[in-house]
Amino acid sequence: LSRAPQVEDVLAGQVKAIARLIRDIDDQSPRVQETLKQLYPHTGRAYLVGLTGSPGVGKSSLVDQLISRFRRQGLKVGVVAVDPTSPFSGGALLGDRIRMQHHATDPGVFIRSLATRGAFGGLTPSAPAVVQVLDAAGFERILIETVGVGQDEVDIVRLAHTTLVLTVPGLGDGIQAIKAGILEIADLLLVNKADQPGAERTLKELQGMLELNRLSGQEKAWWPGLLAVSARTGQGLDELDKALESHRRFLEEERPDLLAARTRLQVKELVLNLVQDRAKVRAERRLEGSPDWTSRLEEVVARRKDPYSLAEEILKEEFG
Ligand SMILES: Nc1nc2c(ncn2[C@@H]2O[C@H](COP(=O)(O)OP(=O)(O)OP(=O)(O)O)[C@@H](O)[C@H]2O)c(=O)[nH]1
Ligand SMILES: [Mg+2]
Repeated sequence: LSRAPQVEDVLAGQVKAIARLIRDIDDQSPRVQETLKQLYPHTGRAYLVGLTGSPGVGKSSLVDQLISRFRRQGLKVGVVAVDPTSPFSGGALLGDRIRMQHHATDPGVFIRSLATRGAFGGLTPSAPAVVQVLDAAGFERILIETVGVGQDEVDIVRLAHTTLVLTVPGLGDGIQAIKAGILEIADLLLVNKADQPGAERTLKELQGMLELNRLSGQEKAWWPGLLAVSARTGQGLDELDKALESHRRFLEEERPDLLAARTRLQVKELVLNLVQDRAKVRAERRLEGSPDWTSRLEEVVARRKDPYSLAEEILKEEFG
């Protein structure tokens, strides 16, 4: 069996090979496919922690702290920071580098920022593949940072085992966020910047919201923990370690069925995305590739035909 290029080096955890492969993934280079196929059997060992929250709540700063803590436990740590290209936080890429530079020379840490391509600011399509590479390369903890603006909050859950939702005092979005369904995705709710005024109040508001949900009789296997932390002073970080550990143990020891369900969801999502990508490529080739199909598209443009029928015709033609 011939090994695709890079496979051995990535499995051996060689930083250069990992970096090159991730760059190829980001560039959507066609030759990565074979490499990813061969890496896949070596994945599934990493524990994935997602961090989400509005721009500037301190996700990168907390990631930096978590890296140090995991390293002290002797664990190799990978970080995938999905950079928001939103107008609120231009220059985040540089910011991430600065905030995590303590670890730049540590071979047990690999940090990669991915730029968001789409207009939605969420996880890029390449994020799952990058996580796979880090997993196969032997990183035992993988931190995934993404700005929370809706759909991507759901996406990150599909990728992570444990999801941290961050808010800060006085942002006013604590309660809003909860209302918007964040409670559904948070395994741990964090009030970061607890060194700043107003943390107590935000904490109380969130506590009240959690209580209300409990009282409403909602059934939940896991109720999100609530913690005040400061990525700046280190306040609450020992408790955060314990909370992370206890959620991990809950999934691995008490409810392996839930863990299995999450993993299944991740894998399914991956397959669906791949199908979608490939179907799109083939559909586009068809639409642009022959006069017959191009004229059908023109018919839709002219409103003499509808797009639903055309999509069905393509699907039938391509997939029977
Ligand atoms: N006072 C205080 N400031 C903090 C704390 N954590 C982060 N900050 C500051 O908040 C600012 C934003 O921190 P980041 O870690 O870049 O926040 P982020 O959520 O990663 O931001 P984006 O990636 O742009 O969404 C920086 O100036 C940090 O120094 C904290 O616990 N206390
Ligand atoms: Mg950041």
